[in-house]
Amino acid sequence: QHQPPAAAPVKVVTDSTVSDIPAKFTPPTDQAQRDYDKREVMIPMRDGTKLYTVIMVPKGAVNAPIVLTRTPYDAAGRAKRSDSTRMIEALPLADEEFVKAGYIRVYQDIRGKYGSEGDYVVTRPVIGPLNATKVDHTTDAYDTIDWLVNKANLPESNGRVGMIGSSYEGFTVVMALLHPHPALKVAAPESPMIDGWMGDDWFHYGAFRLANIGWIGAQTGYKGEGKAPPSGGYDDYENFRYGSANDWAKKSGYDQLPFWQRIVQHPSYDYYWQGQALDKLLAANPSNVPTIWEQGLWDQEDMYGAIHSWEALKAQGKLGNNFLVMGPWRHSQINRTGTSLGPFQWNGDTARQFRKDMVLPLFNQYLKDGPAANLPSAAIYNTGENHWDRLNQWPLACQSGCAAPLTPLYLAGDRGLSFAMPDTGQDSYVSDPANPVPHLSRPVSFGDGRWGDWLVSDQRHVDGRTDVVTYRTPVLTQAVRVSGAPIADLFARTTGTDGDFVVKIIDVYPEEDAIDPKMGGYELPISLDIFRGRYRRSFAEPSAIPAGKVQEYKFRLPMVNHVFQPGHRIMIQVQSSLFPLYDRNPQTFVPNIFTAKAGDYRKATITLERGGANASRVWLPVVPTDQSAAMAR
Ligand code: PG9
Repeated sequence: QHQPPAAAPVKVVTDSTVSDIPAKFTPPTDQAQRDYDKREVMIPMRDGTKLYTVIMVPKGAVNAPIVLTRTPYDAAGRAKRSDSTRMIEALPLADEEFVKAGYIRVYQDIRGKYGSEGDYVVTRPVIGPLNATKVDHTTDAYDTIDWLVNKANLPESNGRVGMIGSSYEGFTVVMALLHPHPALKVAAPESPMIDGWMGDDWFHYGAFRLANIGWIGAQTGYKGEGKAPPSGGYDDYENFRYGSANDWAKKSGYDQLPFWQRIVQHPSYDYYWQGQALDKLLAANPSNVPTIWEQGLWDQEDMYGAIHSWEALKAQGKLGNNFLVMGPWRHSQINRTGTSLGPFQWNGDTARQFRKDMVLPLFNQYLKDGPAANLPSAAIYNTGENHWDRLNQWPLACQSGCAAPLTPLYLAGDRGLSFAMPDTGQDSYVSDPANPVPHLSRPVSFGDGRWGDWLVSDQRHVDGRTDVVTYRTPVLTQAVRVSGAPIADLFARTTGTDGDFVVKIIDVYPEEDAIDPKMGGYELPISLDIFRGRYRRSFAEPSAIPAGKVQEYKFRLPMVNHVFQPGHRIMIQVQSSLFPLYDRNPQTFVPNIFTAKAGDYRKATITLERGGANASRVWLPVVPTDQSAAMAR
């Protein structure tokens, strides 16, 4: 009988103890194909601490200038967008122009973070009363640059360095300017963290920003990449609504973190915050390094620093080498694409325009002997007409010393606004800490992706609330241009002994928009801020508000360069909370709001005064729409 052929013996792998992950796996990389050389070095600082530094050198570079960024956010990661053999792909998008121009690109981990040795201190203050060591970011930048321009270490360089970086990285750029190495020839601090109490990152005029609390957990809980501890459920409005910020922090383990403890110990603008305010340190010690200061007009994190540093240097007569750029950007958008923000479309990629037409020419001028960059004193995006304004003077209107004074826009009866002094009157609302005004429609999670654009979000979501008082002009028949920093100037009484004041200036779009119907009636905030009432007399020494007595609350709002178009309205909204972005004010005066008790949080009735001696108003930097005389060529 026919038999089928015997099957060939199959070798069965039965050894289940063999791991599928080999001890070493090295994907082939074709070093020879790379158009750059990547070097990872440990650069020694004066105290012996070594800092991890990635140096990307274009192949064949000779006499190439260096661009340096010092970061707490992982230098290795920053220098590795992809494993590409092309330097332009391997580096972040924002480096594109530098790579095309043949620069050597350097990223360094600051001390104590990721690959660097040493201790990490959040925005480590300058050596002195707040820093008992012999090192800070001024010395670390100096020592790094000293090493980089030594031909023995980096023979391809021409011995000239520029520094650039946004936010924390911008802070490290500014620190380098306090005692710059002679080889530091140009600098670009982008939305740098300058004053953590006045308006960058941690507080705005004393109101604490809960939105940034997760950063502390992720950044100071771990040396390398960290994750913020869980904050609770999805809706951060619920998570933070009960108790004080410190109650929440204790639940989430933040009380173990030294930086959180320092924040809780320094709720006021005391020596701790004053001593590290970089605009003041710069003014006392201005550098001669040509510097381009960048700030987003809707920067939700560091809205204060660049403009105040530039102003401080201008006051020191340093306008010749300090340039200001304010674009229509959210925080650090400058490193990404700048064609839009929220639903607003700009005239091309404004972020790339900044990198290509402003930063690169300035860096080329000072690092490569390129032609004069021809930057204006201030390049400010006109958000009402959708183009850059290149200006010789900025601001165009201010309290004193500008071409135009500020113009008061008064809160008037029937929830109106008037450029003429209105009749006397009052408007009251009840602010309840148990039901604070949300900064974004609920549910609001800090991680829901809306943080970056929230400053341009449609304010209709709070229009109907009884604790938000909304004033508006009639429909404008002529354009109104505002170019400078508005000042909120409220006269108000409260039944409480503390309280916050939020003022928003809003551009109300026409009811109908045939091209883009969803924009009909849009309420676009062009400038807004919060002020903690206990600091109305002194930022350093808070004082209780006398219940029932009219007090003045006067505070500067973020810069604008905007045109309210005919058919639009100007709107002002006033409210007493902006939550959960800012912690709740208990509305009862307590020594430290971080440790307020549940019973301290009480409802208060706030009354805004209109007209007469106590006329509440917003001082607007109104100027003629045609500013061609102030334009740089
Ligand atoms: N705004 C961030 C930050 C800067 C400085 C201190 C803490 C946070 C940042 O984007 O780096």
